[in-house]
Amino acid sequence: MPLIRIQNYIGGELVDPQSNHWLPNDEPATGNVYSEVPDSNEFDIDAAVKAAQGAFEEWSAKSADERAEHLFRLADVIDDYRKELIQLESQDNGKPEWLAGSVDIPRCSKNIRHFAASVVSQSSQSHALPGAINYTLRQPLGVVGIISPWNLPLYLFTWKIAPALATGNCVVGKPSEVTPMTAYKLAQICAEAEFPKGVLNIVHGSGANTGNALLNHPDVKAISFTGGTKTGRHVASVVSPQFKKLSLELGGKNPNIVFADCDYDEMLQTTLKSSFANQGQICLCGSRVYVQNEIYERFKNDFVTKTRELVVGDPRETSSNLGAVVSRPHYEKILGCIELARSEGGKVLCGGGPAEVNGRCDNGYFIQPTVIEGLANNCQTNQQEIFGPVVTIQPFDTEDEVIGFANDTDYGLSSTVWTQDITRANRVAERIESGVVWINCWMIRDLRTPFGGVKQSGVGREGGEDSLRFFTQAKNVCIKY
Ligand code: TXE
Repeated sequence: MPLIRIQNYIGGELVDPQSNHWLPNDEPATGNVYSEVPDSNEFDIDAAVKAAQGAFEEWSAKSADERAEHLFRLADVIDDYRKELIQLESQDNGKPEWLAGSVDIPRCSKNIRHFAASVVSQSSQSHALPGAINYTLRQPLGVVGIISPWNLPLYLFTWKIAPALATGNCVVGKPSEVTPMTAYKLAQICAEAEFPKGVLNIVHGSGANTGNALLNHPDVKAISFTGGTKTGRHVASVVSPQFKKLSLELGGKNPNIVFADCDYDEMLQTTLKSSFANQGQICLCGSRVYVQNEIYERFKNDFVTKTRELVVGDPRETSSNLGAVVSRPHYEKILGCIELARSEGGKVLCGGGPAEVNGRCDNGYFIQPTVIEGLANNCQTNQQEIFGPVVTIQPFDTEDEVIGFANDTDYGLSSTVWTQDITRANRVAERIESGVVWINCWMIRDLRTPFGGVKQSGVGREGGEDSLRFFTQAKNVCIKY
């Protein structure tokens, strides 16, 4: 089969990179290279920024209703291509098709509709004084940069471009070079939806080349980034001295706290998901499971039994609970983390290595869901983000003790608390250092809520008003009368 050659989407046209450099893109389930991604350079980024600048005056002058109309049309065409997007996302990322079909792809048009509707219904502020009135203008920034990761490719790409576009900005987006395929399809969908040319531009490439060029372009007014904390630190070091607005959604090492009085069956079923969904490649996965002493042994036995029943298989099969992890380097990183856990004294209760998946997937990147106990809270395994199907479990005695464990990390993205004692639940929620706390649930998402982390999990919030405020600048106008 000839390799699919992905193109950039600049000024409404699909074009090859001026760099004429291409990166191989493989299918995680088979290890086969099946497409080539532009490794775009500063000239490609500059062409995209210029196209965005050329479109900005007309796009920002439209009313919120007019912009929303274009975005609703785009969402409709995305839904028309639902099946193809599901297949592409699964093939490119390694996640099961059923997961792409139930989570990733439905959320893409939902993201776009949510923010299109938000700007149409958004009210603005005024403040009256005796003899004077203030009103607040929220104006678009201009050309903004979006950099997105590979774990939820189109889901997170649309999560960022939707509010940026709805508030009147024009966008240069750089998807992850590891999972470019659905962003490439989105470009084709934009053409079919007759989305105004130059308003959205998609430039593919590596972080070092394309990403850095976007960070450094003088006419890009803001950067919205989701990715690892290490890269986020670099992004901040480059962007902040340029006084661009910056939003960072970074890594996590999220505690899942289980008190003895929890709804046990609900907790167990949900903990399987929060531990291993998307092969553990969600920044919100609960990778440190703390279980109160009274039920620790019961939980350990049940959790290990259920984990062993999980099927690691071909992402195309509906019977596969887990698919492949996203790339060979990430596969090797995760296996290295498991070996580190063993060297730190961890006891692997199940999993612990590659998973054999035969047939077409013989050479794919499959890892067994792995549960490890017996580690100290401050060991590297319990401190570093693994971002794979690997969780540690650990008993605790008191509320104070487990909050100490939970907060003893550089991260602070999300946390889960299982207890029927609602007073305790709210008390724990108040004391945990994280941006999101789920009580007796996981991944219930209301797009109006602020989403983001504290400490090294990020800076800023996305979602609802927070996204709209990030992509606009407030101007206070005061009139004396
Ligand atoms: O992410 P990177 P990677 C975590 C997870 C993972 C680690 C690294 O622990 O193992 O991050 O994953 C672009 N200038 N998360 O390497 O490098 C890059 O091209 C500008 C958690 O995939 O952060 C991609 O588009 N851009 C995270 C994006 O940054 C640069 C989800 C993310 O890549 C760049 C993914 C540079 N110098 C990984 N270097 C989450 N919070 O959900 C890279 N990029």
